[in-house]
Amino acid sequence: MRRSLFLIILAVLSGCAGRHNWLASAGEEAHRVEELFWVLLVGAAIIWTGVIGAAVYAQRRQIDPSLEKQARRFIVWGGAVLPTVLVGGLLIWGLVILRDITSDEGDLTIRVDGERWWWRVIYETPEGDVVTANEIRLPVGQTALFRLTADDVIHSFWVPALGGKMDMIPGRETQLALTPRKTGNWGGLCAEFCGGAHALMRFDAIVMEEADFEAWLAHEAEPAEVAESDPGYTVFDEEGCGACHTIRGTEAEGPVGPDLTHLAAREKLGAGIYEMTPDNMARWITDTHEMKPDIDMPPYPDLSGARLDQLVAFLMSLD
Ligand code: HEC
Ligand SMILES: [Cu+2]
Repeated sequence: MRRSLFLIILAVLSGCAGRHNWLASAGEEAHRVEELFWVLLVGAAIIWTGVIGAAVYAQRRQIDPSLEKQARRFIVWGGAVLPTVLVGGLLIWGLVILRDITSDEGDLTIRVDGERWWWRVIYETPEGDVVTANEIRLPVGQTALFRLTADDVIHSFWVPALGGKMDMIPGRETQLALTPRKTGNWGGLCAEFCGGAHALMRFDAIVMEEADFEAWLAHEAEPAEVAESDPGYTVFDEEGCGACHTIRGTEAEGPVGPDLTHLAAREKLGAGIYEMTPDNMARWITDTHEMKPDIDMPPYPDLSGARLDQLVAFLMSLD
């Protein structure tokens, strides 16, 4: 009994470690929610101690009947006025935070579309939209305004270390502002059950110095450099991958799956779940549903040998 309790507590506490830890905030918005959390926690502890103390005191002591008036006043002030003021104040504080993190102003705008089970990411720039997927990069110290929607079912966009979360609803647009304060790779995830591969619907949220971010975005805006004669591209073309995937600069313009133009520049494969390595890439193509169950990409178990190698080498060259 005691041992299993210990194990359960350990399992729950293990959720407090790692990059999904919102108690180790790396952004302005998460920091403000964290502050409110600690005030609530410590405040609740103080009030609880006070209330229990008063109850114990009342039980132990003979109360002088002549003090009834004072007792009544204590109940009115301590039991009605104080909670109303405190809870009202906390409500206002919470609403102010909510107003700020859902504000519609930002230094840059990023549209994110929740799909089953990946993320379509579109940077709005003066030169036009830059489309990518499954990885979000942000400049440190700037407010990114996220405009969120969903393609099929409700998802929820959450980068615990930076702030959030916010529902993504089909046919509606929600907004969330995030202002990262620390560089690093802060993970994000879908926080609303959305079907089969929900638990594997993640992404990297990488906060960079502003100059590095600008260089990355400029590169992302470029089409892929693909030689027409690339044997891997030929395989890609013959297998019909381009019906679902876009590689800008080629004839592949499919709108169904993630944009692959700069696939290999992402740190992870499959919406934040595997390292971007040739081995994982090959398995992704042949054992697709073992790698990520239920997804809308068909497996290609017949691809092997030189053709598979060529396809993988081609995909890994898309940086
Ligand atoms: C029927 C549409 C469809 C076809 C055909 C298809 N895919 Fe996909 N692909 C998807 C979808 C949808 C996803 C996103 C799956 C997820 O993560 O939930 C995906 C994901 C991927 C990813 C991971 C992208 C990332 O950001 O990590 C790669 C790589 C990929 N596909 C390569 C291929 C290749 C190579 C082929 C052809 C051999 C192919 N796909 C054929 C729909 C398709
Ligand atoms: Cu989900």
